[in-house]
Amino acid sequence: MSKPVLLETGPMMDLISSQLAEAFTVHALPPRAAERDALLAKIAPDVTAICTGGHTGVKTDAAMLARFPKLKVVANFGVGYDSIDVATAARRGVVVTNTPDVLTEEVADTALGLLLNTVREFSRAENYLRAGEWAKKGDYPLTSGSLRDRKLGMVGMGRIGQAIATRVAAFGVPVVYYSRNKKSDVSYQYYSNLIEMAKAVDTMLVITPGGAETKNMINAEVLAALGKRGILINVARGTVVDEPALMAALRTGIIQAAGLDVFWNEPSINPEWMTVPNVTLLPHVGSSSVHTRNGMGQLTVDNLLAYANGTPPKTPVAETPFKAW
Ligand code: 8YV
Repeated sequence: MSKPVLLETGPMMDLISSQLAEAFTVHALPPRAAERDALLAKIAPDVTAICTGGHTGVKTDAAMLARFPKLKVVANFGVGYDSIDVATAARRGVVVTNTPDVLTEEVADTALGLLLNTVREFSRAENYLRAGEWAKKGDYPLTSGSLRDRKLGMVGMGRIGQAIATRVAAFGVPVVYYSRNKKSDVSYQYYSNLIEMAKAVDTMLVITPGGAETKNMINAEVLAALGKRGILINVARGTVVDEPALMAALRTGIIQAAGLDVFWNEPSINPEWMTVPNVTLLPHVGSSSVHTRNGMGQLTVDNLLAYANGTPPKTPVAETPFKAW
């Protein structure tokens, strides 16, 4: 029997590609548009499985999905699947899978690192030392920021949000949260109104799914409510934050500082970011340790092998529950 045909929408780690090659006939989407179209014209009618990920920059939107009449499964390397049109997939009976849990603690660790770094200016202090300023000019200036007198408002309280909140609470920092619905299993104070929460805290950490519902949710009004001691950390998706509004707020002192691991238009982010001094910038490294990426890679493979072997996928997303292949 011939192997099922699978499309990789961009470069995948070796752990993924090597295992998929054993169970599938694998095609990788080339980077250039003309070559892509030529390949898709040839293989799209036979593709039953897609392996994708936010890092590929390819959107599995309605138009993309429409190209694959026999499609059964889209496996996303990553927990966030805002680049996939799950409503269309659900209508078509296509199962979408993601990689929850295996990255929760790593992303929470990253969030804490970024929060501490932003509040206490560690990157800037290191640059001061490396530039030889310590011996020349004396001690690095005392930071106006400290976690000791802060209160954290979380935007989102899912699995990763809870892992972050546990860490922050252990640091002795009070935590409250905003999300669409109050969580029955957490005891942190809940706000149903984002502006009200922004007014009540001085530090805000965003860990909510991307997509149309949360686009530009952190806007000029929210930043003004956060106030001039305000610190914003985003480890979710760039699209959740209105970037021009944030840039303006940082430049004019509407808030104090920000720490960003995610951006609009990654990896070609707005070059203006490089000129904003009171922001810590990370190149979307939330889950990017070998340990955690191996876990994510294996779960992606397991979900696809489940299709090849006719068994239930390990982690289908809520919108596309598995019924049968
Ligand atoms: C990865 C992420 O960068 O899991 C996610 O949603 O944002 C990150 O862990 C991404 O999955 C790589 O494609």
